[in-house]
Amino acid sequence: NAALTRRVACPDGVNTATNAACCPLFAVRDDIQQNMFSGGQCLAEAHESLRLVFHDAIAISNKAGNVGGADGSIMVFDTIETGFHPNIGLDEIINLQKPFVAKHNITPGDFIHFAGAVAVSNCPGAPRIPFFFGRPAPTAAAPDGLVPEPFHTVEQILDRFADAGPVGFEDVEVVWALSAHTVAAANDVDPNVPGTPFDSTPTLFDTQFFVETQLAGTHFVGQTAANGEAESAIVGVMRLQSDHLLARDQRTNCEWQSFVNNPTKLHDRFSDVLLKLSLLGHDQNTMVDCSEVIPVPQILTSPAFFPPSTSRANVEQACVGTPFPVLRTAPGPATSVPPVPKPN
Ligand code: HEB
Repeated sequence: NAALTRRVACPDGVNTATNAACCPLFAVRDDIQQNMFSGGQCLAEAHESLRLVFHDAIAISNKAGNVGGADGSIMVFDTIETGFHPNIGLDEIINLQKPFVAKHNITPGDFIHFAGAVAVSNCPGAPRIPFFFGRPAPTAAAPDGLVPEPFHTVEQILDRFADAGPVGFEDVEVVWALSAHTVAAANDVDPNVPGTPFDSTPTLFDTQFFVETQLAGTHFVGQTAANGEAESAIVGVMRLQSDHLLARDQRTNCEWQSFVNNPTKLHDRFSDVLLKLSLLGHDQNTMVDCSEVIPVPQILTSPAFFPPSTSRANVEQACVGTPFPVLRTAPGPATSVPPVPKPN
């Protein structure tokens, strides 16, 4: 009820906030939108900022007493953590982000998780991710071995997520979190083909990732199979082995298929799970809700589709009991999906 919410005028003379503590975030937002995300775009910088959220947050273990998590340790102890194999390539986005952290007097943890929410908002079709403010500076580097790899088994991946934090993540929540691969590409899985996206629409937060990972694979993107790569159905698109297996495993296949052409579910579940990731290691009740600072994403109305020259006949049906949703095939001959441009 807007009438009951008292708003304070921020010292910037432009913005108002429900909590004065959120006021400094407007300037951070405007600066990164202009100078880090090239005018609020959903390109490589945004994708890598979202990946950084995951790799910072997931490095917490119930077995080891739940220290760390979404604390910014990946930036403060970057010389250690970017040396871990699954964190390959994250040095670039960390180096891009560091000057903004220094300039705005914000903790690295708050910055990484704020920038991730802003990054998602730049992708048309995305949900508006809530942001809670108040992470202290990290105290130590995360240990190695906590970030999943594309060559891990489904068992290893589900176990790792279940161990992340006091309550961990359920199998279905792993699927929800992987919606992120709809705005994603690989630079280092096969270094010969950098910027290769995981679906045909890497700048849109749509459900194509869930459609395209279910199609029968026909080829590897490069000359040979890379470690952790599965065969892809679309030229120019890479399929991770982990995504391929999660789309087919009986513990996760029906949840995977349930996102096909279901943007409402995609919104609800992805915002829940990304918020949960961003709070790992913290008590939400001691933090300030600054969600109002996150931009409102552009709405997408176009339905999911089979990529040109593919159809239901190419679906490797995995979910028993629920048929694959009926989709139209995009017109024209098979096309080659171009790489996502790299940050300058
Ligand atoms: Fe991710 C990317 C894996 C989950 C987000 N991934 C990625 C890659 C890989 C992965 C390998 C590529 C890298 C390079 O560059 O090469 N993941 C993975 C795994 C998992 C995952 C294994 C578990 C299953 N992710 C995830 C999550 C998230 C993410 C959960 C969030 C939320 N990723 C991501 C992104 C990206 C990725 C965004 C993109 C980046 C760029 O583009 O750069």
